[in-house]
Amino acid sequence: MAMADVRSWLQSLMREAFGILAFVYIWIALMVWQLYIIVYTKLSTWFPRTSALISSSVRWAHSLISGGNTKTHVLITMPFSPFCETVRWAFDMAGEPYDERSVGPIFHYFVSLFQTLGSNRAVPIMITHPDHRVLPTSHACLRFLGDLNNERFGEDWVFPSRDAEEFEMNLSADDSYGQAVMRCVYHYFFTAKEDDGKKQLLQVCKKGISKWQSVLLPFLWPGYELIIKLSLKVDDQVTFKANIEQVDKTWDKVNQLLSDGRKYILGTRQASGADIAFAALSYPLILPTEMDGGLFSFSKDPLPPRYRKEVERRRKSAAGRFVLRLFKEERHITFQT
Ligand SMILES: N[C@@H](CCC(=O)N[C@@H](CS)C(=O)NCC(=O)O)C(=O)O
Repeated sequence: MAMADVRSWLQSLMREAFGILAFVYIWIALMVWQLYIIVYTKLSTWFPRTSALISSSVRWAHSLISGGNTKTHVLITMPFSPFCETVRWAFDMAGEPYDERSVGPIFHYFVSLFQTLGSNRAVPIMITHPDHRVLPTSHACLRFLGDLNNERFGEDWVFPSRDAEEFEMNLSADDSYGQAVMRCVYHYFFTAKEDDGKKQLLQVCKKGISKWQSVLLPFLWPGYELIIKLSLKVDDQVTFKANIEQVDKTWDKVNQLLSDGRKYILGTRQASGADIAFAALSYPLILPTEMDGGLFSFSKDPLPPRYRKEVERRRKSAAGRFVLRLFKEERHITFQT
């Protein structure tokens, strides 16, 4: 075996070993965290007054550490997350202020588990103002906004009908459209030549998070790669095909609905939560310029060729043109202030 071969074999062995180590470390940390939350939840039922005191001190410390104000709702996000973009977009459109606090992957597990007392490890999470309710999903955030609209204006553009709410729920529920879109994107990067795709993903995950997290993330990254690979099976062709089929099912439905020339998916007067959720959750497969700061820029970033082709193809369909139009014409509109 040539010297260069030995070196690259050793390098890949070390990488694998480091990945497994980081993976084990992250899981142990998560389990300890989950255990702490279970104990804390139990204790809070036994000693409600003490635990209320502890939790208000923790919230106070947390707001000090993250440096934000607590005079508005707090939205915890991963900057590139399409689910977080749905919430941002709807709240921006409503002119409803919020304070966004971004966390990187892995760190989001700890924040989400903490805020939801162990019931959820994903983002977005919103903590409402002034009553500190924790909204654990993008749907819960839109529902909250819809209720605010109803209260203030006697009507709600987020979910003007039960159909609109169901449409959005079907897109954003776990294991449905939005997550299938993300799995397809991960697939293109995990199966790209060499390790370039994974390195590009790491760069994306470092965007918009605090300095200490972006310094730590590369050390934890091999473990996160392993988590994605094992839990989402992103390098497996059969799973990829199933994910594409799941995406296509929604895509075909939207193409068909838009085929009569309507401006919005459910024929509403103005954009509803259904339109916002479809556009935001589809953005990773369309890459509108307005989201250049999110995952990737279609015009500026080198993309795995199969991914680029997929985006090009989808941009040409009615659903793709709809997503491009909605981002261009409506991402910055505010209905009510
Ligand atoms: N149904 C959830 C899905 C949220 C979701 O999947 N978020 C992704 C970010 S794009 C996440 O946090 N994934 C990490 C995980 O599930 O562990 C929602 O609508 O909020």
